[in-house]
Amino acid sequence: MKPRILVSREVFDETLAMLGEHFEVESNQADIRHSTDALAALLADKDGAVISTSDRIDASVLDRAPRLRVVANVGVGYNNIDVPACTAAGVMATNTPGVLTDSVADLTFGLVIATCRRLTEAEHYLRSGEWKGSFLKQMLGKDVHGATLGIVGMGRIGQTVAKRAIGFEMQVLYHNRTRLDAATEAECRAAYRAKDDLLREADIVVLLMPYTPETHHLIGARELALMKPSAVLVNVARGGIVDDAALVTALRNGTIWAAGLDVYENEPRLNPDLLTLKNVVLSPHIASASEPTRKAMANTAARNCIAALTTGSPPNLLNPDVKDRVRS
Ligand code: 8YV
Repeated sequence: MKPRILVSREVFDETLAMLGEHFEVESNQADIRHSTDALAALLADKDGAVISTSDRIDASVLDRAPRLRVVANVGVGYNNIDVPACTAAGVMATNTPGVLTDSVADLTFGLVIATCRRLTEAEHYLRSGEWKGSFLKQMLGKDVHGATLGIVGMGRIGQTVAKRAIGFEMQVLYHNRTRLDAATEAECRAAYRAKDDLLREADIVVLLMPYTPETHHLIGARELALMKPSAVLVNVARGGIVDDAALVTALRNGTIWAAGLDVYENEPRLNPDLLTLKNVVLSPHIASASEPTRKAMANTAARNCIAALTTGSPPNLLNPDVKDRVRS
């Protein structure tokens, strides 16, 4: 009998076809968002799961899924998975690094430009019929080219954003838990700064680090106050890294000039005050959402799931220490 797996949210037909060659698949092409209890019930008789970043996998779910051997996240960020709990339960956990790096770097620049040049505000102005013709001081924004870009979180995506910034002739500063080696710094043309110094010096700050207990509210009232009143903050990493209530206050008071956000605390229920502000550009967690990239993400997760249940060695294993205790 083929192993049974759950695909928790809608995926591409080619992804389902790939999985169907190896497994009996229960899919969710209606794309219903499952509660944690509903997810646990669906996993009760499954050997594996291809899950979304909106699915929470913790000990309470794992306890109710005695056959489960792998959870394959469609996403690089995996704060939705309690990895130590997976290891303790003998469940492999995987993610999809690499395949979304360029698309996320592209959207980072999209938000940087849209925020600095007030693109969404300008479009609303035009659509509302207010535009009576071009004039000199209309919709004045900030230049992206030549600005100082501060990247907080210098992993794959941060480094790719730094390389994109070379084309905009930007000065790049970065902060990371561990400083990069000199060769990588040179390749990215990026200079290391302590976090507070980066916040003080940058014209544009972009956040590209994972969400962990250590990065919760990494940017709050204190950090926003360190930034220049002319500065722009862009978050494409995870909701919760920025204290959204503090950000609203900073945007209202002119503590910083503007923000571009793709992610929110408690999304999809974002802080309603954000919707009242003109100096914020908002997108609905779409940084990786190009068609080729989303296909690559889903297919990478499928391959991780297949490898986990056939060879026991998935390529993007997050908890290698699970190896000698995977459930049989
Ligand atoms: C989501 C993401 O996974 O990869 C990540 O960490 O946040 C996104 O790419 C995407 O929304 C798919 O659900």
